[in-house]
Amino acid sequence: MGDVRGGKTALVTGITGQDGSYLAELLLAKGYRVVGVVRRSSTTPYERIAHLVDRIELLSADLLDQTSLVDAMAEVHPDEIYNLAAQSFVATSWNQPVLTGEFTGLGVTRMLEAMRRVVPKARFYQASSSEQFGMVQETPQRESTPFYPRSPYGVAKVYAHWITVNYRESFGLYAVSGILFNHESPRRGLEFVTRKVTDAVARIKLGQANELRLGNLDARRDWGFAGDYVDAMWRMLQQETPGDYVIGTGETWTVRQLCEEAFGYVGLDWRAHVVTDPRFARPAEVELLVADPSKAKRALGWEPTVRFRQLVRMMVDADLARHRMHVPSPA
Ligand code: NAP
Ligand code: G4F
Repeated sequence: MGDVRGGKTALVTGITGQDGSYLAELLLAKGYRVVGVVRRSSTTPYERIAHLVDRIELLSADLLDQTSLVDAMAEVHPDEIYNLAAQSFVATSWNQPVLTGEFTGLGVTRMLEAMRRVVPKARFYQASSSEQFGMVQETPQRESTPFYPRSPYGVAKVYAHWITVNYRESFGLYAVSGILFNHESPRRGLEFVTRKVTDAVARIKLGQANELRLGNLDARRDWGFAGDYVDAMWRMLQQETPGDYVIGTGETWTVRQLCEEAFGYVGLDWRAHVVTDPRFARPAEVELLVADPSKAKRALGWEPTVRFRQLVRMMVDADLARHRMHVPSPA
């Protein structure tokens, strides 16, 4: 059927998540018909897409349920499929390793099977992760860097990555993986370290809290802005031939530097408030991630527009505004 309005139709799993909300905005701005997959829940987790619900369509399906995915493809007949749904929190993957494997790993095979059977001419984007590099085998990390995952989440994403490559090579599907480094925003879930820090900075600044408990302050991440990264996803699906791309800023910062920047921005000394707590340390750590995004720059014309300091300030400002108005978190 495609798009009744003449443009393309995109099917987006994980539309209620951080990336899903930014991608939906981008696709709507480009004139797409956007259909989001939501799983059944007793509540409606639509905070991030509340401003979009009258412009997108929502459809019920679950990455655990093959039939629901086949039905979704048959009903929507998408031109492009963005598979963003996953159990995406690394720490939880040690507590729920089987469920993480089902959602984040096997769920991708279910999506690819549904696509192969119903819409084999569609284009498929898989949300791969820099966590696949884990104990890094070279620095910076690029498309050819060997994977060495360090968590059940990372292992599930490696499986998902390779099944995507295999469906491309075995069945000739247009299927790509974007190996995205950490990307953040004011819509980031509160459990992730950037948002945990910026939310605490806002509450401490406003006198609503005094302490922030964190795990490993020495871990290094390549943090970018989610709004830039969904643009890279879209660009990957517009290429003549499908391929995989590393997306990141090429800069790396420690969690300690994140604290310095976020607390310092509002005139606070992070050392007076941050307490290290072994409860937030991980059984195995990914110590250092930093991207070499040169292939994406060359082939996609993609570059990050927001750098670390600007990103942290954007997030602190948003959390300050939210706490000043006593608005519940969107995450
Ligand atoms: P997120 O905010 O945690 O969103 C995850 C989404 O997946 C939510 O919409 C969630 O729905 C949905 N979902 C989870 N299990 C599902 C299931 N069984 N069936 C259907 N939907 C399900 O994640 P994000 O930060 O936007 O990341 C998007 C994707 O990129 C994820 O695959 C993540 O692993 C990957 N990734 C993220 C980063 C990053 O730094 N953000 C980097 C690399 C890769 P509910 O609202 O119902 O929970
Ligand atoms: O913010 P994080 O939880 O993100 P992590 O584990 O890097 O994973 C995120 O990025 C991946 C891309 O590389 C995505 F695939 C994945 O879905 C997710 O979006 O932790 C970042 C670092 C870690 O080294 C962690 O040990 O921060 C360290 N950290 C220190 N204290 C903490 C804390 N992380 C969290 N979440 N909470 C802490 O208290």
